[in-house]
Amino acid sequence: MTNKILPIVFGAALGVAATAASAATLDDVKAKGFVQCGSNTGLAGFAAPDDKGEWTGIDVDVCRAIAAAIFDDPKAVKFTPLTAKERFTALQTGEVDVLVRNTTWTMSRDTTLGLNFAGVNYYDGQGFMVRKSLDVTSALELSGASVCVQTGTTTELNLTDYFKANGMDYKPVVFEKLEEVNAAYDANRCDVYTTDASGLYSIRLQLTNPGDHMVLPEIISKEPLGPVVRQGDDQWFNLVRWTLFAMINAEEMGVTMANVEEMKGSDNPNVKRLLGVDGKFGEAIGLSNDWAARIIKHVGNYGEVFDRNVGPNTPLGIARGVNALWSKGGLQYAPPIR
Ligand SMILES: N[C@@H](CCC(=O)N[C@@H](CS)C(=O)NCC(=O)O)C(=O)O
Repeated sequence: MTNKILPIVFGAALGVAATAASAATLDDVKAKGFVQCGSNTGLAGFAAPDDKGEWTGIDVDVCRAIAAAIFDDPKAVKFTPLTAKERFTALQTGEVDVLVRNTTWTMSRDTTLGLNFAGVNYYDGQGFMVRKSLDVTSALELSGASVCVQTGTTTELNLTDYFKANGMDYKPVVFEKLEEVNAAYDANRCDVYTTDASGLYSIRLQLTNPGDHMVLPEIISKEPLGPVVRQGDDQWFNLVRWTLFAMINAEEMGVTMANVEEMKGSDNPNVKRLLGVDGKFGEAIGLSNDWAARIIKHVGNYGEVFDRNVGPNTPLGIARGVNALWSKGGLQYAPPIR
């Protein structure tokens, strides 16, 4: 645990971005018996505790999948709720082992914070929500509007770019905490709410009268959201990255929570490698060879995770869209296990 802090302090003293070059996160995680996962403070569909305090969501399931791969137990996870501003420090200092918190992969985050993005578990883009009574149908009609936004996000930056690029003025109304942004918008302290489109659908459900609000058609940015780890621990990076890839590959091969045991008897060489029947792919990432079978048994494949948390039959009702598999016209694509 402490072995992570020291290199960061020295790194900072040397003027280098946070590094934890020799940190063996997997050893620490195995020793303590759980994964400490940095999560959202509460965004339905992505990461939120239910009435019983159980965390669910598409991000939560990445954390559970990592725990399933390591411990054969999707509950061997503890969640640290983090605001946008707090999240990277929590990962850099070793307070969390992995950050899975609707975090956009950008060049500056990837190259200047001592962190690495392990993949994309949800392709998003930024949008705008307004009261229907405002009577606008396009973001291009928002000149002069007051806009509620959360600090420490790409959202804040894209907002500036978009209004500038379109020669429009706006008044930013900025908060650090999600509840504050939501309350301000709900109380009519701003005309517009902007964040990732998925977030808008989630937040709309929590407003006093969800039906009074609409999401405008413009998507103004690319927000590839994915899990983040510290730089300098390649084993842990590989483990997190291949956990996500295993879920995507499982969907492509038709391996599900329900059929995973039966699929271990499949003749398909791809399925055999995925499920650890052939090869030693788990060993290469410090795990047992049935690591992916454990993930699928406890958490499901990518499509199952999507459908359960944010899909058309959930309150969020999000279509697969660009998050469909590459073979179905979407962007979700995992390199092969071989
Ligand atoms: N994807 C963007 C925005 C992420 C973000 O923090 N969005 C807000 C609004 S949906 C949020 O999740 N807030 C929740 C919180 O502070 O816990 C980023 O990485 O900067």
